[in-house]
Amino acid sequence: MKHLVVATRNKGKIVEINALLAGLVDQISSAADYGDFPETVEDGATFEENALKKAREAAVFSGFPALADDSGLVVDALGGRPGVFSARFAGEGADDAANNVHLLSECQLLSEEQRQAAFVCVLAYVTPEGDEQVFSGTVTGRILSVARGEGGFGYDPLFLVDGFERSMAELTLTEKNEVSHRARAFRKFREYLKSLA
Ligand code: ITT
Repeated sequence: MKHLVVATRNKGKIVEINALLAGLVDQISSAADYGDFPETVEDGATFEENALKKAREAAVFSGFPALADDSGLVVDALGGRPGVFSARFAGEGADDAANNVHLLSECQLLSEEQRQAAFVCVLAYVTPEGDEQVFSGTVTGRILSVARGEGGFGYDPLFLVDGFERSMAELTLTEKNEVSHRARAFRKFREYLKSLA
């Protein structure tokens, strides 16, 4: 594929997505490459609705095929929260540090069993012609009571990945891009693009 617009302003996502798209796309641009990239209002009830909304706006704005990633953390014992509110769990405009403090306090009284959680990623691919595809990926784990690790972004330091003795922030970029929710969704996206060729 020649040119793909990745409809995100999240720097952590961009680093991972660039690596996940290696060899597949000649030119990748993102919101940061445009002065007036649309600021999509993420008011959907699901990751899929928000991902589609972001990708549609980006495809119309840029005239190129667009890929949007809507993702977040789902904790069953918190009724599925923060879910689609993951980016603003601690309030509008909250940063990763504030969201992590909020997650720690919400999980304070949870038992080890209740700390089960999942990261979810939904990718929406939309072309200017109006073709739409959705791909999702999930990884399960446990919410830690103390942050661990310096890598990744967002809630990674508080997420102990199932099958590893390490938090998501203790994995290298290469390791995270093998096991993460995003990696799993991108595997499906790559297969789809290959099937078109
Ligand atoms: P864009 O909409 O511009 O892509 P955003 O950060 O607002 O950026 P989302 O609406 O999809 O993106 O919110 C996702 C939030 O979920 C993000 O801010 C993180 O806090 C969290 N999140 C998503 N993927 C994550 C990951 O791989 N590791 C840790 N936290 C993640």
